[in-house]
Amino acid sequence: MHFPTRTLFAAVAALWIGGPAAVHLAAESEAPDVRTVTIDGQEWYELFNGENLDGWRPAEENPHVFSVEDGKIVIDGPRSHLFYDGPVAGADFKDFHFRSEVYTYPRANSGIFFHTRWQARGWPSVGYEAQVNATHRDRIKTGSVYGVSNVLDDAPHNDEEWFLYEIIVKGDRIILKVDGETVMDYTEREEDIRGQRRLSSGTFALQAHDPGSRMYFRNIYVRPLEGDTFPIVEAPDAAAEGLVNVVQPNDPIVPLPADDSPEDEGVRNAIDGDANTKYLNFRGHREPAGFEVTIGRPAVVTALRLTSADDAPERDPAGYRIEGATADGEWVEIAAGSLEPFRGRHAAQAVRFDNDRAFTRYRVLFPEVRDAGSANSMQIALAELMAEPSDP
Ligand SMILES: [Ca+2]
Ligand SMILES: [Ca+2]
Repeated sequence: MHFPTRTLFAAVAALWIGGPAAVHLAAESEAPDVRTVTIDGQEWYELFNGENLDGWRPAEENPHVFSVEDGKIVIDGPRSHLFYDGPVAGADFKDFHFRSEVYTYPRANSGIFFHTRWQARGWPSVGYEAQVNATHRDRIKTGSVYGVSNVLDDAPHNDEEWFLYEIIVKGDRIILKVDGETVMDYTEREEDIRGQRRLSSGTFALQAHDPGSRMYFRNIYVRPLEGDTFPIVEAPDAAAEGLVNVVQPNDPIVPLPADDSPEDEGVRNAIDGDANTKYLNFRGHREPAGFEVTIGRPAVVTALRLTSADDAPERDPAGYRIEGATADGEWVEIAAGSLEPFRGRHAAQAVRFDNDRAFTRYRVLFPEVRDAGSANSMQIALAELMAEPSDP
């Protein structure tokens, strides 16, 4: 029983950007419509609309393994992860009750990550995985908080049948249910924490594990445990939704205005797809700093997605300028403007701009930092150049 409700308030209204070529997507698109559904007398927010992957962002590796068919998300293919980045709770959940119906084929391995964060490739390093596995060779079965508190060998469901998977996180406690039965009740212990594999807050991600794993997800909902509602917040990087990063980690890149970084915080960290590494330039608080990159083939870049570093918000970029090189080597400005403060550390935001010219050489420059008075550098975890997806 769906009923369209829930308004969006335009948090985006505050996200204006300057610059002659810059427009924000909010000016061009309608507010997202978040549906809710009542189940057992409680109101749940819909995370998957049953029609397409709006509100979800795949990893950069193997993004084609996710598709939508007959009201369900189909996952079939090699490793990738599909992260919720829609407007419910700003895709940042702390205490919650999550539910999804799941269907596995024999030997499928999947999972639902929570308190996680988008990353370009690899197994998500942030948060926990509620394992999905009935008959994959891995002994860790459905109902496990993967690698932390495991259900070994005997899965609580069968392949080729829909089951209801619920995740409840409250404080330091994680409860996993299968078809209404509690199969895991785990309270986080300090000695179990490994790096960012821990409770904090974050989003959800669905797992594509290996080419032999095929499974479905449908009717994906979440509700708050405290109070009645989640805020509906347009993600600060919503302007880049549907676009893909055209910069590969190994593309030729040169720091600007000069190579002036700590040894392990060089410019390549800005394009490595990893929010946990950062590019720091010791000149960037005094003069425009950034990089010049050459991508594999021409692309029409229409958005810049930035991810803040781990500390020192005074070093965050407060403005941006993007230039492209013409065939005769002349640099032309594509877009420039100011940036809103990041919402936090490792937080993404995107700006969208008008551009219809394709380039292979781009310059990304940050003319100023958030507080040049107290900063000793400019730093950024990721700077992604976004374009319409093209055929592979
Ligand atoms: Ca898994
Ligand atoms: Ca990085």
